[in-house]
Amino acid sequence: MIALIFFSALLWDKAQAWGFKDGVLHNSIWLERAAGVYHRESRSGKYQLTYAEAKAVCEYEGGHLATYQQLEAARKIGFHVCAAGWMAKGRVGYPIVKAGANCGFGRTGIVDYGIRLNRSERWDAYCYNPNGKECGGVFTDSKHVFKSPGYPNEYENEQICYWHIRVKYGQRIHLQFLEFDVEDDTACMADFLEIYDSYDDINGFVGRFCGDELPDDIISTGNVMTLKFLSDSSVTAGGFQIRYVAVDMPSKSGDGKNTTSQGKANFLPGKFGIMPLESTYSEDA
Ligand SMILES: *[C@@H]1O[C@H](CO)[C@@H](O)[C@H](O)[C@H]1NC(C)=O
Ligand SMILES: *[C@@H]1O[C@H](CO)[C@@H](O)[C@H](O)[C@H]1NC(C)=O
Ligand SMILES: [Ca+2]
Repeated sequence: MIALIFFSALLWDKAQAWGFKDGVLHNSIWLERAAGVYHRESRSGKYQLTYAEAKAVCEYEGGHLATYQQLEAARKIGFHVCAAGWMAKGRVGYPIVKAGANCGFGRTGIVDYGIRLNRSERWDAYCYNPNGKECGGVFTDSKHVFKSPGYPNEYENEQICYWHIRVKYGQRIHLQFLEFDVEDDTACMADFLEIYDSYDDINGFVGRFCGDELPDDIISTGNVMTLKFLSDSSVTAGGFQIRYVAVDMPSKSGDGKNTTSQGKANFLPGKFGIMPLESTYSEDA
């Protein structure tokens, strides 16, 4: 599929706040907000967006496709995503901060597939929205209640929030929804909360939620979870309150990385969810 692959000439070797600690890859997903860049895939999954669709997705959310320079600026503060997406001017690539064997060909930089001649190819999207209202956070406490921005007031339009939860190594995260009210539509196209059983919004998709039905509890398989909330440019709702509590693994066998079986039974597919694929991710572009 890929004819030409260019690498950014610059290797950036200082990746603060990044790396493996306690056996868990710590990325800086929350930092991506600072640069206004975020990763977006189609609601129907990975690598489903043509160039025109990718452009429309970003514009629908009040932004536009990120330029190469904007993606690189985000990468420099820790934005690392292992999925190729459209950028402005029909370019495709993805930002790699931490060199890894199965992502980015062991290099760091923007993995650049160049300007695509065929705009019908399907990839993800990298959007840039400098006016996106940043929110979210990183929680490492053993329990916490977090809320949609502005709660108990309604959340605002064009909100992009990432919550990254990391509890002690060997523990799991038990999420409980206390309040939930997100603009409802038939396919959670407008506003939604997505939950990932992993340290990013690529792996371990658990479910996407909207509407005012209280989702069931969710228990992670490892000690990290990521929640992503997006609202579009019109119609808001009451928002949500979610409590999490760190719980000890039922058995000592789990090493925090082995998501093979334990905990899956607790997963709720979500309103439009699919069962998570295993979190292994390989270069399949
Ligand atoms: C463009 O890409 C699409 C999707 O990969 C493919 O179906 C189509 O045949 C390609 N068109 C050309 C002219 O290569
Ligand atoms: C993960 O779990 C599976 C099934 O329980 C087991 O076969 C495998 O050896 C485990 N892997 C690690 C790295 O612990
Ligand atoms: Ca909305």
